[in-house]
Amino acid sequence: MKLSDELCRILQETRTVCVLTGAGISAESGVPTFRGAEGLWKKFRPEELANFDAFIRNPQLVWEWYNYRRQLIETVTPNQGHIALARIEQGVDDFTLITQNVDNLHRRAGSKNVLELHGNIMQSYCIECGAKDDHPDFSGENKVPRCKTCGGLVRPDVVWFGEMLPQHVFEEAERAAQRCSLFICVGTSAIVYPAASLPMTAKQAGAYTIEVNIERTEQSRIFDETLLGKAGDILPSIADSIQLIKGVKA
Ligand code: BJW
Ligand code: ZN
Repeated sequence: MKLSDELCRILQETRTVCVLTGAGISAESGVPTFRGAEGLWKKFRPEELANFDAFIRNPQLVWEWYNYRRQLIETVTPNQGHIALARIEQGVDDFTLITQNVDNLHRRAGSKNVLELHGNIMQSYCIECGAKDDHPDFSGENKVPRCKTCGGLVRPDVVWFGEMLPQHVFEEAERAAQRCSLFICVGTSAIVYPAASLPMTAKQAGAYTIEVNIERTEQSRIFDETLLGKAGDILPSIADSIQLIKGVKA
């Protein structure tokens, strides 16, 4: 993909890069996104399953959704988009990867400085005593795992609607967005807050902001450039440019 002259110039100068990713970056690995017909699991909208009330009403259904996704994620591998972001990290002095994804594919691709805003699907904890339980036992009543310490319900360690994001993680994400000179927003519909506020945070602090998505989003107008296409096609071009300029060996 041919990058604009302006973006090439920015890539030559930039030392500080911040990236925000969403479900779209994992789509090419075979992980479904949340929204759009393809993204729906058994016709449920994410808002109907990803909230605490839904979990209390029907923990079996919500765990069924998470177990379907956990099993899928274990069978997939990082794609060219994930790998390109890990290469960009090697080519700049200060790099922060903020992800809304819970699938761990960035770390598996080699990214180091990763901030998980919405948790991690492979971890879980008891809603009563808070004990961590990363190997929940689904053999009990209704296939819903119970805490080995207190018998409370065990839930996935992810952030649902109406819940606060881990405060220190979001604060670090905001600081990264404020200090970067290039902000790249990849594969997110950018409608879920507070993650969706980060592009504006970066822009107001003076960063050059680009969006990589297969289609325009509600936030496209705030970016300096929207690069339309698959993350796995576009991000390698950006990584190549940075590595060429900085002389990093591929
Ligand atoms: C490609 C591609 C390819 C495809 N290449 N691109 C009214 C106004 C403003 C805010 C609110 C409001 N009412 C409520 C709120 C707050 C709420 C919110 O934002 N709601 C909006 C929906 C309106 N937010 C919250 O509740 C958050 N907490 C909070 O605000 O705390 C304060 C508070 C506390 C108490 C009371 C009130 C406030 C928490 C949000 C948690 C979101 N959790 C989820 C589930 C995580 C766990 C799990 O994975 O199961 O996070 S929901 C789901 O959405 C998940 C995602 O991380 C998140 C974002 O989705 P994402 O990643 O953008 O995916 P998609 O599917 O939407 O988009 C994919 C994109 O990829 C598309 O654009 C494609 O085109 C593109 N694409 N292939 C490039 N190959
Ligand atoms: Zn417990």
